[in-house]
Amino acid sequence: MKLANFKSLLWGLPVIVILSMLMYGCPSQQQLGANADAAQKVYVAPGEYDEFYGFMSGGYSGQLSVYGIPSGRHLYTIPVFSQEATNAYGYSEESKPMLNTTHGFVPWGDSHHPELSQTDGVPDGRWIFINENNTPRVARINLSTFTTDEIIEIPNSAGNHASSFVTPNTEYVSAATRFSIPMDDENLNNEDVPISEYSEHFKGTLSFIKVGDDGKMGIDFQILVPGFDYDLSHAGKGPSDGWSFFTSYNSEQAHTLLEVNASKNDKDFIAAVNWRKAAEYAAAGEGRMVEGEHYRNYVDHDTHTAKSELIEEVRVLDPRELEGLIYFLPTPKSPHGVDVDPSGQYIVAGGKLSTVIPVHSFEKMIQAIENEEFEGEIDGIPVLNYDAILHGEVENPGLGPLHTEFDDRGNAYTTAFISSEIVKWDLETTQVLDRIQTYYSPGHLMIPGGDSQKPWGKYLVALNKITKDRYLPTGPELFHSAQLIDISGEKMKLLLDFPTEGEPHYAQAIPADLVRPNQTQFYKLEENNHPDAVKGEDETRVERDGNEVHIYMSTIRTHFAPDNIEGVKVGDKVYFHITNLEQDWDIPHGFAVKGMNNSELLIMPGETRTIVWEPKKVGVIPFYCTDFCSALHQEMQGYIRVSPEGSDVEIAYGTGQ
Ligand SMILES: [Cu+2]
Repeated sequence: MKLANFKSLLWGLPVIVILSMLMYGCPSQQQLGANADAAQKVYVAPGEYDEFYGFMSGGYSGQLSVYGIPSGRHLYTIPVFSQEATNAYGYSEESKPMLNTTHGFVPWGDSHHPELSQTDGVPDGRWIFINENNTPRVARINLSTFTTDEIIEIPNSAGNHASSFVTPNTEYVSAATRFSIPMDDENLNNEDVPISEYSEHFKGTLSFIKVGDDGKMGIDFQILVPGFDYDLSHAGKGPSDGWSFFTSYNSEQAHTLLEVNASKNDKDFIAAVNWRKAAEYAAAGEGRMVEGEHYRNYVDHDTHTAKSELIEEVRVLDPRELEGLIYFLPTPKSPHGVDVDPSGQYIVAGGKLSTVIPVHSFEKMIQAIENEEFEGEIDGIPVLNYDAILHGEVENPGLGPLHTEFDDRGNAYTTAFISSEIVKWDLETTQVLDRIQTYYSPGHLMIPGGDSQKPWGKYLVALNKITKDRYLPTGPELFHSAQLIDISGEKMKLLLDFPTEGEPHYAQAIPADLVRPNQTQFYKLEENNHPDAVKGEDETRVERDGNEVHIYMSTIRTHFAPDNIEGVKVGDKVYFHITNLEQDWDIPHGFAVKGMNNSELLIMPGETRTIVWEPKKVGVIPFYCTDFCSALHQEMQGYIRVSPEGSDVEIAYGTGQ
């Protein structure tokens, strides 16, 4: 082709685009949007309830957001890993211990993957777990109160991405180090070594957190693995129950510019862990205990107060010493998501640089292990033969396949990040059946129950990373977006867009009927064993103890007792211990002091919360209720007098004089 012709072709391209736009118009509402009956399908009339609770991770907000599905209405945000001024989570004395770590108090976290507890492979509505990706932790949230009940830190780990995924009877929550780090041979302590010595010193760990019947979490064991990056996980089910699968990338063991250097190998690995066998090894005292300080923070329900315990050791299993723990399944190419279908037969990987979606067969995997069809071994872990374990490859799955969920009719749905679409395909034949555009760049997707043994396969939610041109703009930062898609028919249909908080990574949903009847409406005052509680106004008082002043205060519609307090001095440390005496649903009271270097308090009925104030200025300072509690809410206020340091004003208090 002559250069001139080539140039004219180049110039011609935009002309063709413009011409076709003139002919066909800009993308119509029809193309960008939903079908005509979509509004009816997502409309939840005033006073009616959504069919599902949807739980979406808040990503860098550190929290977990709750949405109604199909309406897309934001119902609530549960504080988990970040301080939340709305209700003093991480600010009040009772909740601060929840954010304790071996690095001290960490006020922020990066929440990623929520996962509902399961019984017999079906979400049961007891708890939802969520991981923290930055300072490795896993939280358990109680779905009767929608509050965080427990957070456990994970030692010998750096970053915690491949969690929190539960086994079919919530025996374990699995986790894995996202970043491998140098570990000494003796105690796996992080070492001061040159980063260039990555391949000699760096290792990873996979962690299994045992969950008791009461929800109590404890790290049962960790498995030492090669120094790759461990990305996502899912538990086996049905025939594959007893196994968990973890994706890894960077089998190249690169330590710089991973976008190039970790993209060289044609295949990385899924680590298939026989957790039942590992649990037997652990119970028999195999492996070894190593140093591994980590905090377990939990709410003592008797006192409504969080407590921290430091655990000093952890059991580590080494695949070089213990046979049959773990196998590597070669998987193209830089796999991200790994998802096990409801039958438990198929293990689907999303190779983000792969042109196909590999589907491994669990049955073939077991056969290959029995027949020792190994391609090699890495650090004591046999590498299985790819062809021996493959059920099939999905051709033309879209560009950048990441995550797959399933309906209850044998179909799989995979997000394609680069080509911005969801691709529906048949699990048995691996044939593509349908595809739908998303707007834009979906990461995870979620079908209620879609990673369990019982998908409620009616809706699919695409969790999109980019929202350009979908909503009224909000400056440089555009919120992330969910798209609700009807998957009840043969063709997928877009129903609704709704913006989400932070960056929702993964999500879960459960029929509302499995959660709503169990809601706690208020805390019983007679069961409140908080040491600083008052059970009635006659118990309210103010006491000085050196430079500490303890104010035992009550709230009830619509006054504080006491509401006039004197004798506090600059330099004092003032503890407001406030008990909400209400015994009725949805009557919280709030509490805020002018200039307090802390948050407000929000106190649920029957609860006691404490907040600390260090007054720095002389004067009479107002405080008030922040939660509109009755017609006379505005009158719910008081004063605290602050005298100079060394003044002889005595402690005095009262209400109603
Ligand atoms: Cu009030």
